[in-house]
Amino acid sequence: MSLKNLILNPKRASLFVGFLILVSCAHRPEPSFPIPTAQQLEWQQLETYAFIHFGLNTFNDMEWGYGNSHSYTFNPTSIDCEQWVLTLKAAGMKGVIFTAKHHDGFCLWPTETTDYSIKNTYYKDGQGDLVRELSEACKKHDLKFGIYVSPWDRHQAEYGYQGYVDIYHKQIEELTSNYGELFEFWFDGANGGTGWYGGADEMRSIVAEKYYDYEKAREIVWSHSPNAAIFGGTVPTLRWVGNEKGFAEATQWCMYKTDFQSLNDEKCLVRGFKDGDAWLPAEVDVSIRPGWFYHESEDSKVKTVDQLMDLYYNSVGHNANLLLNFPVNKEGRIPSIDSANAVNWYQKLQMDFSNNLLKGSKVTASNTRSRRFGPKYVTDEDYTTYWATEDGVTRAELIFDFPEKTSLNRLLLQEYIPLGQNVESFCLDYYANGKWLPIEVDEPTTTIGYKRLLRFQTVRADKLRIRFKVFKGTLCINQIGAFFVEDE
Ligand code: FUL
Repeated sequence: MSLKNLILNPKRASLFVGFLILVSCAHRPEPSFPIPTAQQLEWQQLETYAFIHFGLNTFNDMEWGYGNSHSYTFNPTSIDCEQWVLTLKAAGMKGVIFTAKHHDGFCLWPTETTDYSIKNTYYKDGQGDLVRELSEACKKHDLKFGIYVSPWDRHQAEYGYQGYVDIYHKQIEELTSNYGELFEFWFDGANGGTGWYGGADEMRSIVAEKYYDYEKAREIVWSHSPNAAIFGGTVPTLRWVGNEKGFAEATQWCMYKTDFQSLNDEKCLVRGFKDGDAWLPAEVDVSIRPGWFYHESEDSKVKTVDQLMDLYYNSVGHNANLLLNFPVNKEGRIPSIDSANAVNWYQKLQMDFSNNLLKGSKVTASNTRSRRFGPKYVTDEDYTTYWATEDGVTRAELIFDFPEKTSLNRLLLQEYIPLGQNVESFCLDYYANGKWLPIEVDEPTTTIGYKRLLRFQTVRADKLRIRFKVFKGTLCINQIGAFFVEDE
């Protein structure tokens, strides 16, 4: 069939294009469900972003305000949202989630729903709006913006009754319709208990999964920001990792069960389910200081570069996103020690992963689906290409042959998750002095998912071998990197 023939005959041409699509699709591996939505994939690719906890608690040296601290105690002396944003960007954060209202009920924007807000403070004589200031600084410096608005409200007299649910939904409406596109929305899980509640000063219990009407709340969020990731509630797009210490387990599935009981099971949250029915990847939330809010007494307890590095390997390196909290101080700034440690950590991270030693090696695979899915794609840094095996293959390996003896002590692996998460077990070996030896890793080499990072004692290798021992579906590996970090 000549080109001229095709141009002159549109019917033939469309048949030919159809045939080409069929041939190329026939070679594409079948997805292994569940798989991420486009929004979830985009969210996973963010990897690290920040929390900012700031509010009345900052000025009253509290973590969970009771709901009765006077609004005029909120009195920052030199707030600078651009300083926050520039610090977070220099620390590699891709976005920031702001506590517009914490459990104490104090609102950092001039809401119509309550007087317990920034309107009744000395800040800008009651004309300030911190949600506006931060969202604009984010726009100016190209940082994604997200909102945390606590469902639990220890100030509101109506808390526990329908009146408060209406207030809460109205607050969500104000926050989602006035400040531009949001990348993530947080429904905190801490709910009900003692509080001021308009002076009632008592204990109030609610059944969270029924009380807040989270389905409606999500509808409000998505009517303004259809791509916002949702944390918490009954209809999330991601899951809490079950602790606030900063780690996801090494065995880490993106799949999960979405019944409310599982969503609150700390033991399961930390690792997910191999046979989960929904794609619900983990988010690791942790503070750079012991507390979420600023306390002077914690100035000497800011996490060091080494501690931040451990957090990174235990979150992003375990197939989870890292949500790192920065408490803003009474002046209205991220303290210099926090910012210095975070920026130094990020610079080290960039340096450590700057030179993929596999790029100069020759790679061979025990099995390859077709040329379009060859092993050379695992080092091309392109998330749309990957190495895949033929259907029915149950074990496979890659060997990287270095041009000369090479020192390595870090490994990065990524599955092509748009087609699902499949790998259950793999192992690493290196070839030196004429024989294969195992690379000892002090955590289980089980799952990979979106990203897996491994640290091990330096080996001097002629070759590196990765054996994929157990996987479901078809093996699809997107990226592999080996690195040498001079710190041991
Ligand atoms: C928790 C809250 O109770 C903490 O104060 C903090 O906001 C943390 C991120 O979530 O559930």
